[in-house]
Amino acid sequence: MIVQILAVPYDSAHRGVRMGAGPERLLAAGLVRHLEDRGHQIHCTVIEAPAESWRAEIQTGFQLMHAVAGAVREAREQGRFPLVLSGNCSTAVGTLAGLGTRDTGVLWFDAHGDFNTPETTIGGFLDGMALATVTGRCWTELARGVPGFRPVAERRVALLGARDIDPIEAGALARSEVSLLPPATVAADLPRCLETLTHRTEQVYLHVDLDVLDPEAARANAYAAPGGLTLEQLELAVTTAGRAVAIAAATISAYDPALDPDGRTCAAAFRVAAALLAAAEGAQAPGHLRR
Ligand SMILES: [Mn+2]
Repeated sequence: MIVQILAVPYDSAHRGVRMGAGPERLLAAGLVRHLEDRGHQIHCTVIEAPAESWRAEIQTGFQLMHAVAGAVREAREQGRFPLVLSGNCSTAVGTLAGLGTRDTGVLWFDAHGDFNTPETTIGGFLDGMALATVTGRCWTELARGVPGFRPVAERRVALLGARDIDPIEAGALARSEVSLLPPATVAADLPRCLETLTHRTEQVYLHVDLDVLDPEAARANAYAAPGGLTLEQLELAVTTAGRAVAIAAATISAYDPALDPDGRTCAAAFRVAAALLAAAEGAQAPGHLRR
């Protein structure tokens, strides 16, 4: 398939450090070649924050979402599948904006809920609010400024593999219509979850925060929490998703190479990327069963 990689090498407005180093590390390690070897045609663009602007986590974060939205829209117009490699999860707002959220659901793989708001966060990290922003719970004015963004209805969102959720955040998730599948239930419950989703949406955005993986299998970043998915479980879940629903775009985020001295997480990211593209391609095939 023809793929547009969009690398967003930022973490909390800082370029190329911590998880912001992840996208370019994956590229330097040969991700493009790895995907070309699997039959894909790969184009690659690096998204930058405006050169002249002051760096501030919230402002810069939304500037990046803005740029991602435009690049995703352009990729789709050119018939390319957008694959975002991002330091932070919050670029999802831009990716969804570029897709058009009216008929798009969300499959969000993450160790965390990313469902805090400025009122509930205890960490103060914008990324812990990424899914809440996607669903319109917070940062509503800034999100409205991202071209094409509309909040995604929570009934069209599934949070998969999450197990490290703040107390108030957990209450908000429980009261929401977001489907929460903890790691132990992903394999058994994903098919039914997808079945429900296909009645509610035409296509999905597939988001993989690499910290959904168990740190024993592949440590993604400093926030990684025990009890996550194995690489094989994640690959299978992605494949299962592709069989059930059209995947319109995907993200691989939150890889901090500094915590991956032996390259195990890098190798895992390669496999996830290959599984993602195969799943997205399968879903595009004519005659494929989907609603
Ligand atoms: Mn995340």
